[in-house]
Amino acid sequence: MSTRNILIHPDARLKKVCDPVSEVSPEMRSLAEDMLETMYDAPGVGLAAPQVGVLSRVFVMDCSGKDEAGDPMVLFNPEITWTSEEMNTHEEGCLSIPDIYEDVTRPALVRMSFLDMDGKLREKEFGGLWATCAQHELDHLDGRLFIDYLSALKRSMITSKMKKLKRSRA
Ligand code: K1U
Ligand code: ZN
Repeated sequence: MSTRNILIHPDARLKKVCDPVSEVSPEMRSLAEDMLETMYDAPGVGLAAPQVGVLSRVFVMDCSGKDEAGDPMVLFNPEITWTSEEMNTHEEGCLSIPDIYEDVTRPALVRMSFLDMDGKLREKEFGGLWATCAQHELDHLDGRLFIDYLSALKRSMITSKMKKLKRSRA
């Protein structure tokens, strides 16, 4: 297992629609393990493959609380099968947009189908931070960032900040 470099917005790879995973192969499992290590190291509660430059439909997350046992999840080819009518507003962050946190409103509960690490088809319902994070990560696989839900003015101010950050890191 190793950590991978996290891309910072703006980057063309973060705007692409990712390709379905044709098989949960050893290479795909190794990618998922690296993504979990990268997420815990950052630290964050989620990470999608395009954030490490891989344009495949897989994300990882672990939204377990500080006092709970870890609960790492890997979702290949995730799809939303149901969303609640009830909405929830949660402050979101993104490892590709460091140190920026903004409120985003999304369905409070979601059900997703996905392939697990054994390539087995599963369906699971998420609520609370898990639901927010799962939708945020699925957006990454469709080339959408949480700042796309903000006003054009806010988005452009954040993008300018990120360009400056990237110049200072180069
Ligand atoms: O996709 C990402 O960039 C990861 C992102 C996930 C996320 C967080 C909050 C709401 C929606 C989606 C993050 O993990 S940002 C960092 C973060 O939330 C965090 C950092 C340290 C401890 C706990 C959380
Ligand atoms: Zn993100």
